[in-house]
Amino acid sequence: MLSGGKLSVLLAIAFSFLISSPAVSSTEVSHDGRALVIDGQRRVLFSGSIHYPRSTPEMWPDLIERAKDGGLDAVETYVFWNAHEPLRRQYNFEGNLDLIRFLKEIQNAGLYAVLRIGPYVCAEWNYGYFLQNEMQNFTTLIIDMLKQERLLAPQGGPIIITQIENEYGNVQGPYGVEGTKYIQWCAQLAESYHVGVPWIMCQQPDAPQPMINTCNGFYCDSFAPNNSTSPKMWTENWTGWFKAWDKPDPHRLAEDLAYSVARFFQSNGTFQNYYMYHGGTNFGRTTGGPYITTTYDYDAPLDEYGNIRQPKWGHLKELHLSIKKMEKALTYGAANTTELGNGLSMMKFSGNGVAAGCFLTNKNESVDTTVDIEGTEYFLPAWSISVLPDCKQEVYNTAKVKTTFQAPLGSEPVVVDLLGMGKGAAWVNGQSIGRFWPNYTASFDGCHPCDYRGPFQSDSCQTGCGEPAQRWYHVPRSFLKAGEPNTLVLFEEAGGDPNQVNFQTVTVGTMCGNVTELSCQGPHSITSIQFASFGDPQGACGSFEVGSCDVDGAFAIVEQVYM
Ligand SMILES: *[C@@H]1O[C@H](CO)[C@@H](O)[C@H](O)[C@H]1NC(C)=O
Ligand SMILES: *[C@@H]1O[C@H](CO)[C@@H](O)[C@H](O)[C@H]1NC(C)=O
Ligand SMILES: *[C@@H]1O[C@H](CO)[C@@H](O)[C@H](O)[C@H]1NC(C)=O
Ligand SMILES: *[C@@H]1O[C@H](CO)[C@@H](O)[C@H](O)[C@H]1NC(C)=O
Ligand SMILES: *[C@@H]1O[C@H](CO)[C@@H](O)[C@H](O)[C@H]1NC(C)=O
Ligand SMILES: *[C@@H]1O[C@H](CO)[C@@H](O)[C@H](O)[C@H]1NC(C)=O
Ligand SMILES: *[C@@H]1O[C@H](CO)[C@@H](O)[C@H](O)[C@H]1NC(C)=O
Ligand SMILES: *[C@@H]1O[C@H](CO)[C@@H](O)[C@H](O)[C@H]1NC(C)=O
Ligand SMILES: CC(=O)N[C@H]1CO[C@H](CO)[C@@H](O)[C@@H]1O
Repeated sequence: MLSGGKLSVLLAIAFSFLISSPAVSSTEVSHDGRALVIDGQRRVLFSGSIHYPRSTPEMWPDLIERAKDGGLDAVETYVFWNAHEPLRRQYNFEGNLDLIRFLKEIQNAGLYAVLRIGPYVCAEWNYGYFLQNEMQNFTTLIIDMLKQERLLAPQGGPIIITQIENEYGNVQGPYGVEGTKYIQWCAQLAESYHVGVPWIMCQQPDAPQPMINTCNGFYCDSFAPNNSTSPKMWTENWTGWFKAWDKPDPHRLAEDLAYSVARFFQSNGTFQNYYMYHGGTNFGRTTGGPYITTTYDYDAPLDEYGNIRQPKWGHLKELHLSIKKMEKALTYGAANTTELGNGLSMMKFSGNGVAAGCFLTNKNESVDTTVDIEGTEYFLPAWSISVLPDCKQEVYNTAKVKTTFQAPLGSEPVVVDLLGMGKGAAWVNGQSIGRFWPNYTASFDGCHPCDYRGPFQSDSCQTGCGEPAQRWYHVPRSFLKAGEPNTLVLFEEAGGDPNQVNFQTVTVGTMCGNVTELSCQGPHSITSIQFASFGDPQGACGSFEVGSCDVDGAFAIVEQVYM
């Protein structure tokens, strides 16, 4: 224990030195079969996707800071080729396409960057296509820019991982031997750049060495890389799901997301990336198929506007802290599973001179259990994992959600309510805020009470059946001018009525008040009634108690009216 403590202090010093003097320090990144190795140490790393074109440069520092506060080590993004090269050899790296500025913001926050150059992206983005010779030209341009700005880890920059191609394995089959040749060509191209950090290929089971093949999915615990010298890495853990014009609003519950992450680390995983950590907005005509809305909120830990989404953000933060406590055990210890029957198991990482760390897993989808380990009883809800960094005390369980609502930081985000409009596109002061289609309502079926237990599907947890798929549209603060008139231009294709259009600010949280005063603003609705009483309830907001002249059924009446 003591030596472990000393080690982490030393690492912290080395790390802050790195941030404060990026020009003189360089970070060595390699890997072995267990983990990424950074400056000689195997690491457990949490990363999250934030796509720079889906927010604004003014929003980036806050988004990245909230990702860091949420316990992430790295921010991941794709490089959006068709946005950067809209016409052959005519490039755009301005505004929210300023990739270099985005990477420098990540560096300023003291985080690592994972850059999926592709340049093919899927990402529900309009036009991600490519031609092989053009791909080489663009990829070379990007690598040259990174090197010139000294953004690669060996140069003192934040980038610790680079990706070539993207999910090509999903479409490779029909191309037969040509597909295999293409992937080999991609690997050779990547290697020829000598970037000095590991290359990954996701969803590419035949990735040629030294490319590391990685997993994308809702769960990746049963994934194994195709070579024993590659660590087990998860590049896309889907935190929610994208929204479509004709579908209800999909959600992924925090308990199940945390369970999938814990399950990945308890089965030898050491690098994990949330797709998305912040989804954002598809400005302009960037929203792609299948039938994707302008909002790319994704039910991510940071919502479309950059607010912290609770309880997801806080629940994951606690998970990251608890797993980090056993980083040494997970990367240097040997794994030993003990099956306890009925879907219960204990995974212990120990030996090699590191303090032991444990996970207790209940894979059973419906039965909660209490298990006795060496005289201590642990309560394990169905479909949950407990983290025991010292193999004795449970510091976290994926199904036990605490972390209270926090008021959003900073000034409130702005949305425009386009109910009444049909279908078209909108601009604020000349800046596109995307396409709109509030007249399109989601299907009426598919909404039912959500249950985190059991394998998650993209339609497991949906809201908003029968309602407009998207009514509120994000207007970043930086698009607005303070103290002067702002112009909204609406291009309407289906004869909508602009009379009801209005701008609102967005806040999230719990509110208390007399029944006649309660109403929600913006894209928020009352989702639950926690307390209601008639007469003179005692206490304060958040801790009210029934007073002396309450009537039976007050709660039920209020619930009936509002829910
Ligand atoms: C891309 O192709 C152009 C010719 O069309 C060439 O001038 C340029 O050097 C190439 N760029 C890179 C980075 O290979
Ligand atoms: C990994 O992929 C390479 C390249 O296709 C292949 O030669 C190798 O056999 C694969 N390894 C495993 C363990 O599947
Ligand atoms: C695994 O990777 C090592 C190192 O790159 C290589 O020497 C070996 O041939 C690979 N094994 C397989 C089965 O692909
Ligand atoms: C984890 O690694 C150990 C070897 O340390 C191996 O026995 C075990 O099967 C692995 N578990 C999974 C789920 O890959
Ligand atoms: C694994 O754990 C079991 C149960 O605690 C123990 O009996 C066994 O000796 C352990 N195996 C190893 C290789 O440490
Ligand atoms: C869950 O527990 C129940 C009751 O003990 C058992 O019947 C069922 O098979 C278990 N399911 C799994 C997936 O282990
Ligand atoms: C909305 O859709 C309905 C049904 O398709 C149609 O009758 C109506 O005209 C549309 N309204 C607008 C504003 O587009
Ligand atoms: C409800 O109204 C009463 C009477 O105006 C006031 O004293 C009380 O503070 C209000 N309660 C809340 C929670 O706003
Ligand atoms: C690559 C991968 O793991 N995909 C999985 C994503 O999650 C869905 C739903 O659980 C699975 O069906 C996929 O196999």
